[in-house]
Amino acid sequence: LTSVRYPDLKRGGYATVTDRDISDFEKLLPENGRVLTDASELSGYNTDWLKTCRGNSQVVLRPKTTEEVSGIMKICNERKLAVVPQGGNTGLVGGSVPVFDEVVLSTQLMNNIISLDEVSGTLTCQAGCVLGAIEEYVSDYNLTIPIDLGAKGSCHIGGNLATNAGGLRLLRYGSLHGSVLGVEAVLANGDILDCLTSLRKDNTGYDLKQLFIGSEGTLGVITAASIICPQKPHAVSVAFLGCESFPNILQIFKQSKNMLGEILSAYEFIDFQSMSCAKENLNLSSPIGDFPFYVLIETSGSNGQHDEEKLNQFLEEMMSLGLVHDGTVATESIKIKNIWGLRERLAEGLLHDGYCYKYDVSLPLPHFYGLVEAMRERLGDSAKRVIGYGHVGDGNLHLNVTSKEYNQEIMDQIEPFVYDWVAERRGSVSAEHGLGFKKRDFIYHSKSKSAVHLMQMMKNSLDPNGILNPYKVLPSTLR
Ligand code: FAD
Ligand code: S2G
Ligand code: ZN
Repeated sequence: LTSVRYPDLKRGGYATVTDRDISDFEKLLPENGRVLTDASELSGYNTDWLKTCRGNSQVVLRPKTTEEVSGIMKICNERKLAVVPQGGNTGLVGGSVPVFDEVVLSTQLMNNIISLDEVSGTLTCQAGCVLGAIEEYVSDYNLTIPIDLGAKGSCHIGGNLATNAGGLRLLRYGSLHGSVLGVEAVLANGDILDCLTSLRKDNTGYDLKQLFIGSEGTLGVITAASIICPQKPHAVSVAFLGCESFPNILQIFKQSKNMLGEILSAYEFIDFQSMSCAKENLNLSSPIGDFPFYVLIETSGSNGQHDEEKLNQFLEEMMSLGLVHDGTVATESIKIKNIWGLRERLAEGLLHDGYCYKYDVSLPLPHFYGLVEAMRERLGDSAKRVIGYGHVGDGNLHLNVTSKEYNQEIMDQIEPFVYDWVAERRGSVSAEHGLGFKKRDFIYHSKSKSAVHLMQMMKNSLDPNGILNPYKVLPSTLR
């Protein structure tokens, strides 16, 4: 069975859902709204956030407990029904929606806090907790979640772990591989893997939880996690600076680490074309006029006055060095929110253009913005917009190209050029969004044959029937 959308992709030999399966699922999930089969209810689950991937699932299952997830997986594994685990469905690589008619297993109703140890700051919660909701919950205890992203209003912590999401605070708090202490997951055969420890140190055998962080739903369904939550900073300030060139941004970055040191909590940039997108599509405005580049620096410390002094001194120093032409420092939350909005809402702004070709790459800093310039040169005026922004502090560029609707010529101009360009400079073709469906066949641009071979072996041993998120992460043909 091939699909009209992906003519060269054959559906795997999975079973199709029968009425008998539906009644088995309904026995397992008895209340209303837990087994969805009505076409009108299914479309949101079948379409990704970018509206560029659409599957044809005939059933969405909404379990509340780990045991129910286990029961679902037992049935699907017996019946060889393919399953897509889905959290907030904010993923950007087509990993969270079916390719054909896979069953969607949604964590929407698995949104309970399990425990919070206020002294150690360890939060244990179900996978379906929305990131923004647990941030609010822990902030009442003067704690914060060590990850923040523009999708916090709808992404689930289980999805964050499954994609090893980076986000806006990685510079300060590191990756989830470090801040996640424990994971509970259900394997393809329904076995419940309890690695839900809250210990900071536990060197007894292989660190299995790490397997699931970044596995994008292909090795198991994450059902709960324990995370170490840092103290909530007493004082947050944001500086928004305008500068002439990208090399200036790198020099400012070096200085910011030097002069702001331990209070530096984020270092992001957007280019002029990004600001134009924010103005035209979201009606936002720059607080400091127009510049070729903008830098957003966030500090999080314990004493607002000290931090503000430090930031203002830093700003003066950067201006006296001619690295910054203008800048503003915000300490009130509404001004901070508006400045962050210029950065966090770009993904939303881009959607107004029509179709978005999205590239989330890691690059050595000397080459960082060169990719945007190379892409602009290559596309000329065939695309509506070519913009660059991202997490400079992590070496992570978000290159986005837009056109009114999908255009194969533009796509052929971009791919595989963009991935070859990144690989030639020893970057990564996916810094934080994962490979999902869209980028899986570019895995060899960033991983060796031996690495991909071992990944396939692990996949085969954990999911021998290949029912967990097929057509994702691993390449369609092994080399
Ligand atoms: P989904 O989209 O539902 O799923 C994502 C993947 O994880 C899929 O492969 C799915 O099968 C799998 N999955 C989901 N839940 C589970 C589970 N419980 N067990 C096993 N597998 C599961 N990403 C970043 O890294 N950094 C950013 O700064 C960032 N900013 C964003 C801003 C916006 C506006 C948007 C729309 C997205 C952004 N993203 C970012 C991408 C996306 O939000 C992240 O990938 C996020 O972690 C996905 O979480 P989710 O719950 O929506 O997962
Ligand atoms: C970000 C997600 C959105 C995008 O904003 O940091 O990770 O446009 C991105 O890529
Ligand atoms: Zn990002």
